[in-house]
Amino acid sequence: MPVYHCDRALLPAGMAADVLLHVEEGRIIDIAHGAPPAGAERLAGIVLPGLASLHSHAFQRGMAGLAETRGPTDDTFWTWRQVMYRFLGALTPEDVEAIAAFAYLEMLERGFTRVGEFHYLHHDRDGTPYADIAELAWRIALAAEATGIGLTLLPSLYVHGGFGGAPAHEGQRRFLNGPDRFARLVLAAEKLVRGLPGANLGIAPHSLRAVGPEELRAVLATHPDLPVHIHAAEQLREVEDCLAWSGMRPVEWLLVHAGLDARWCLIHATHLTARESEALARSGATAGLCPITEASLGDGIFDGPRFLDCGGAFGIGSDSNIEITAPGELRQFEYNQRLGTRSRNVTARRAGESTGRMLYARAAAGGARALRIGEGQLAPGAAADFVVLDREAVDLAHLDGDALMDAYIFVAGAAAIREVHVGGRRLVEAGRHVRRGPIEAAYRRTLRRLSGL
Ligand code: NGQ
Ligand code: ZN
Repeated sequence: MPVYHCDRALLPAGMAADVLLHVEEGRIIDIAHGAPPAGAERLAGIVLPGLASLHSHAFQRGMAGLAETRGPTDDTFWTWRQVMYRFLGALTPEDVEAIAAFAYLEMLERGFTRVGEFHYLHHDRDGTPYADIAELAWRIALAAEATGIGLTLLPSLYVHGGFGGAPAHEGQRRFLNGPDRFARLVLAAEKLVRGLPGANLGIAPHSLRAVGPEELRAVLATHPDLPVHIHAAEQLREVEDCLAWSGMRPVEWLLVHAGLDARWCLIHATHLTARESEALARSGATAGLCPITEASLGDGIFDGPRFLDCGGAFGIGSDSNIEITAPGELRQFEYNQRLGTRSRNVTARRAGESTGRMLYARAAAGGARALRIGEGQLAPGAAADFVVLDREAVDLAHLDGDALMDAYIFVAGAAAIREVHVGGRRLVEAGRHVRRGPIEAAYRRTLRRLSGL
C-alpha cells in the first residue's frame, strides 16, 4: 500500500507540513504527520483535495472560440445558444466521445478530479433515438474511463421548448424524451456507472423551461435517493418568462413546489431576490456556479455575500468548457463578486480569513455534496483524489500556509499543477495527462472533420 510523504498538504484544519498519506485500494486510510517511513514515496509538492467540476456539457468544448463573432442582431445568451445548437447538430457518437475525452483530460491537467456531466444530448442528428437509448451516455462513460476522471453521470430530462409546455424546436430534437424513454435511459445509465470505478449517478431535469411541474414531480418521486441538478434563473428573460407562466420566479417556484434540500444542486441561480438567496442558502441545496461560462455568456453576477452569510453551499462547474481551469473558476468567481460589490476579498467573510483558502475549501465541500462523493477533504475514508502543486513554482516557493492558496488561485493558476491522482491512480505527471498523445490526436481529428478541412 503506498504511503506518500507530502511536503505540504491542505488538511481540514489548514495547510500542514510533512504529512503522511496512506492510500489503499483507491482510498485514503490514514493521515499522519512526521518523518517518512521506509518506502514512503515523496510528493515534493503541495497536496490539495481534488475539486469537482460539478456542471459540464462536455461536447461544448469542441465549439470553444466559435461563438465570439458579433452577429447581426443583439448578441446574447440566446444567440449563443443558436450557435451551440448548430454545432451539436453535426456531432456523431465518435465526435462526442473524442471531445469529451479531451475535455476530461484538460479537467484533470487543470485541477479537477471529478466531473458532473449534465448530459442532455441523447439522440441521432434527426432526433431519432439510437438503437441503444444510452449510446451517447455510453460515449461519456468511455471518455471518463479513458481519462480516469471520476464521473457523476447526470442524465437530463428535456421535454418542452419553454415554460408552460411550449413545443420544442428543431434545434432541441436531439434532447427530447418522454417519461418512458427517460426511465429506460436512467436504467441504462445506472448500469454504465456500475461498471466504472468511482462513478455514480444523479438526475437532471434540464430546467423549468424544459420540464413541466407534473414531469418534475414524477421524476423526483421515481428517484427519491439520487442527487438532482437543474438549471435555474441564469438569464433575466428566463425569470420574466417564469413569472408570466406561474407568477413566481424560477428559484421561488422551486422553493415552493419542489422541496429543495441537500440533494439539490441549482445550476447558476444568478438572478435571485434577497429572499430567494436566503431561502436557497438555508434549504441546504448547493448553488452550482459556473463563473467563467457565466461571464462568457453575459449572465449576471451571483448574490455571493448574502448567500455565503446565510451559510449557503456552492461548488463550481466548467459548464461550456470554453476555458478549463479549476483555480481559474475560483478566481473568476471572486473577481465577479469584487466587480459587483466594488470591494475586495468577498468570499472571505471574516477579518483575517484567506480568500484563496475559503474559495477552495467551500467549493471542494459544495462540489462533493452536490455529486455525493464525501466531504471534499483529505481525510481517512475519502477517495484518494488529489492535486499536487509544484513546491518550487516561482510564485509558491517562498510561501507557506494559507498564502499558498491565495498565490495558487490568484497568481500561479493551473500552470503550477504537477500531478493529479484519482482513486489512487496517478493520471497527470509533470503537468501532463499520461494518455495525452492519443486523446489529443483523436480530438484534433474530430475538430478537423467538423470544420470541414
Ligand atoms: C445548456 N447552457 O443546457 O447547455 C445551457 C444552454 C439552455 C447554459 N445555460 C441551453 N450555460 O439553458 O437552454
Ligand atoms: Zn448547463
